[in-house]
Amino acid sequence: MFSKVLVANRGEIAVRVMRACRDLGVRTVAVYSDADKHAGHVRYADEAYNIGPARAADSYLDHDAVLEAGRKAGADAIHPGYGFLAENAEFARRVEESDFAWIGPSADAMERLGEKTKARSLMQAADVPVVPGTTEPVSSADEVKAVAEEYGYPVAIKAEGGGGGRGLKVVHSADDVETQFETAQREGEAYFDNSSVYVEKYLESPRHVEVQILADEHGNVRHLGERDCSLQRRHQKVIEEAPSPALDADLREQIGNAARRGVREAGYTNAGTVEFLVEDGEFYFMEVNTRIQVEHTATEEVTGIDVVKWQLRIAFGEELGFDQADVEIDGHAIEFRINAENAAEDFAPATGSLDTYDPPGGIGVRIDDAVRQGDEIGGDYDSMIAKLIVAAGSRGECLARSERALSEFEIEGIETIVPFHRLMVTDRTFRAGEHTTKYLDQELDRERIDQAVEQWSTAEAETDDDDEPGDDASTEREFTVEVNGKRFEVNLEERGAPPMPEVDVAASGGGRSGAGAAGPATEPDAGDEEEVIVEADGEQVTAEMQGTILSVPVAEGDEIGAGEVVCVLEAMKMENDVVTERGGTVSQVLIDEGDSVDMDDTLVILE
Ligand code: MV4
Repeated sequence: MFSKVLVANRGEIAVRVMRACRDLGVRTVAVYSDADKHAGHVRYADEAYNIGPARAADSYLDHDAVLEAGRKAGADAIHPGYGFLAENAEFARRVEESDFAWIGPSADAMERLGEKTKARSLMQAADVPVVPGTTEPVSSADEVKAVAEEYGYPVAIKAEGGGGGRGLKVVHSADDVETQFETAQREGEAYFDNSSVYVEKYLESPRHVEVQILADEHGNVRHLGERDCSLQRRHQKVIEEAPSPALDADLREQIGNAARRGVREAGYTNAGTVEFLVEDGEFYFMEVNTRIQVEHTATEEVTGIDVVKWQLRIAFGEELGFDQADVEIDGHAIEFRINAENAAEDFAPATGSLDTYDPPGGIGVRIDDAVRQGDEIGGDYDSMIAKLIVAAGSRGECLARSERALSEFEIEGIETIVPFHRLMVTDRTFRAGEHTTKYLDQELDRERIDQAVEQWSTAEAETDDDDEPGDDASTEREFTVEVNGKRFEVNLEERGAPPMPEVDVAASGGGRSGAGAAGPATEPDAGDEEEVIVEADGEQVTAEMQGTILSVPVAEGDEIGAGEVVCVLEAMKMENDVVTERGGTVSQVLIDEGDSVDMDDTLVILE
């Protein structure tokens, strides 16, 4: 086995990979940016190297800096985790050509599967069903129309280099083909440096079902069953589960075998995921993810197989130690992504300090995280701070246990989507397993999300002692008292009063201060609100986060109102509408499609 592995990542996945290393007796090396000096993955690692500034492009994405850290540490292999460099074939090739081993598929296999029409042809050759459409790029709007006439509208125009919803355009009639064709080309060019597009019949209400694969370098390919990731928000998975409630035993076997045939055809090795769309009892290949995924944990919980440990063994040249028939799906698992976001504000990323962090425990509960109480959660990276994975004997038991675990999760100081998850595990459609990929974006009532946040948010600390004298905010104290030997929690609230002196109230009974003991939900602190700089005689619209400009629907001289979109900013794999506060006449547009912007950069100036 390797003796020392460098993990080119951060957060929970870096810790997850290092745990597998420790289980195998392998030493671990972390890399970190200036923003992550005290981060969980740095604390966990045996040694850690600074590789640059907070901006990912200058640190976690810097090929030379990562390789240099590996040399300094004397590492013998590099694991990329997910995101960052994980699907970068150029980096994989550099690692292959170095003295380090690459813990992942070969650069060649990544390239074979990265171009979507190539991947489609390859799957067809392996007798894996693909969505009806083209296996060559299309070069004109007329070609798109010809395909649409053959299969019927709607059709999807997809960027050749695409994935995860970027460069995907749906066309409902011939009138829209021209503009959508051009938009897909432009997005492909901006995102992937590749303006090629192809066409598929668009499925209106599919489920997202994906198969976990392990393949060794001796020709053995196993599948570990499927996951259902249909609950997504703007192409971001929110809850994943294994097995899929949408498959019967026959379809399950077919999809698993199809995935095995596909990756064998691709000459693929290491861990990977074959994604399918499932509709009306049929499944269709969509794409292959050539990395370990966030949701691999759900598969681990129902198979008992440590996927990351196998990634290391496979990369070291070992043979898979089990047959397909040895893989048994036992019970059910659901993964909840604990994102620092406010679900009631369109899932806007939240930042702040983790004043209380007390995750659930007990039977069937797994937490994968890299944070601890007191940590600052900044806006530099992905908003996912932890994953809760719940396992049980059946889906019904798993849902009940999830309700219990989510109610135990106590996080103060920062908003998370725990309240949203508590809504979902009580939601009729989700409980019935009937949700499709449209459910969260198009069908779920926003009111219900707002209510869930109102009811279950624990972000506001119950003690509020930083008020200025004379302001109108409340000062609230929680006391624990005993009356006739029974423990009570009492909240005292004073409005407009000077701050109370710091007093130590000894809690006699111990125990937690339950969320239910909190007062009614109040408005967020001013500090949580969007920062919008409004100049005396105009307005400057700035970027709230680092990202890429997707589109700029305004031009200099345009008259626009309050709340209108000035550009779409792609950040953390989400499309964010950037809107005006007051509106006015656009005097300067400082950005263009495809530009990278940093947090606080000025985008548009209004007068
Ligand atoms: C589709 C589709 C329907 N028909 N392709 C979105 C992400 C990208 N990987 C592919 N996507 C889709 N491709 C055809 N031919 C619907 C989606 C889709 C989707 C897929 C999986 C999970 C969530 C989704 C949400 C919207 C659209």
